[in-house]
Amino acid sequence: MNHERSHALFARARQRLPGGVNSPVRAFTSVGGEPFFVRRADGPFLYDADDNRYIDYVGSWGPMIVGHNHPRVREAVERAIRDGLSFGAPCPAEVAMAETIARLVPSCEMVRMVNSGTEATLSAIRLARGATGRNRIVKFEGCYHGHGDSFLVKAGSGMLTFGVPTSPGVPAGLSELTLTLTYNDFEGATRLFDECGDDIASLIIEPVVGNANCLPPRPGFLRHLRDLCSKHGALLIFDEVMTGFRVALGGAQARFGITPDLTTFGKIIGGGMPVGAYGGRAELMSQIAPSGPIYQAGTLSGNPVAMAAGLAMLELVQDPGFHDRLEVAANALCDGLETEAREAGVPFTTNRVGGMFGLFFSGDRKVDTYAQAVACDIEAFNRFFHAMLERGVFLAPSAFEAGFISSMHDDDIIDLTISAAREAFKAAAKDLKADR
Ligand code: HOZ
Repeated sequence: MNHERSHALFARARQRLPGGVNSPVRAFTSVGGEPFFVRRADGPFLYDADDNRYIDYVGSWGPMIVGHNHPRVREAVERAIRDGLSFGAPCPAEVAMAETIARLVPSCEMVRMVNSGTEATLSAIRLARGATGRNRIVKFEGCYHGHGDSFLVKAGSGMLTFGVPTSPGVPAGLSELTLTLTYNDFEGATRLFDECGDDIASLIIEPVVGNANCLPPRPGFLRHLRDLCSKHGALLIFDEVMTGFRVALGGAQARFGITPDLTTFGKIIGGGMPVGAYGGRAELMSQIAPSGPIYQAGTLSGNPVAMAAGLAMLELVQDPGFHDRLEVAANALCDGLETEAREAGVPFTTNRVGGMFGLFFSGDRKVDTYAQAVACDIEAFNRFFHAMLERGVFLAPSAFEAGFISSMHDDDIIDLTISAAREAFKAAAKDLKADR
């Protein structure tokens, strides 16, 4: 593949953008090499500046669940922009958006729109602290809730990819208020709540971890957390920025049958535009300004163009059988990859939850803890990533990010991916032998 134009763009980008990018993981730092620059995207494909085509399993890190450039989403945006780009005053589409979210996710009786998942999580935590009068929060090692100060403690995504436990610039006084637990560790959670549960404002969790690869909850784990929070008067926040409208129409809370107190959203609800939201019981949400004293605001929040894109996408995911078809495709992909790896003699396993999946270079039968995820062969993943990229398949450029599938990943696309993997695993097997 020729990457001349991307290479030149990256050289220019590095002069003016830290690391040449506007978000760390996309820089390819952990997998090595240089990122390609995307010129356009359509259906399951990305096309780079050098006209190379890639089957895309990043999907803009989750939002593109109906594929790129879907005509219904694009037309909704085109219609919206004829009437203006931003009003700084209420618009009808934001009412429709709040009503749609409340209908599809019944725990969200009221919703506040914001502009990113990061904004959603940091606002939800402020609400939890304000509503409970407590300061401590609990998160899980490897979970990532955006780059708000309180969350950059043992975080996943780029923090895990680059091996930084916390970030300079986060005041110690603030990070000390963030307690961390091990995902899927029942006893650890019980112990912590026994010790200081009555001081905890909130426990926040990605119900399916998507920022330490993809880790599903063990049966009963989310219920256990729900019970601990209820017992101690702490608010349970599900960060459904990735899982919302993806692992089921009603998100992870519908899939696993657990009702959180607050939920954060992003990605899919913006249809590809920058959007986030948080929601919960009316009694909690009405404590936010202007109906209550807990302050949070945003000039572009509820933006009419973003609302139009998100509403069009939410319309599409309500198609009967949409999520079942997504799950069938994710299973076909992951089963196919496991078969090819086995035949090549490469230790490899996958996780899949609805339209999310994880790839692990591990001999373990199943990986569902942070410790298991970080113990995987990261170098083998990096080699596989590049072998797939050379064959026109784009996986997340980090062993610690989930993969995302869209409704445009049909049988032919999955078959093409598996054929590419057949060769990539053979190459990986040769490397493994050479390493021994
Ligand atoms: N937070 C995203 C990954 N989970 C961002 C990745 C990026 O674009 O760097």
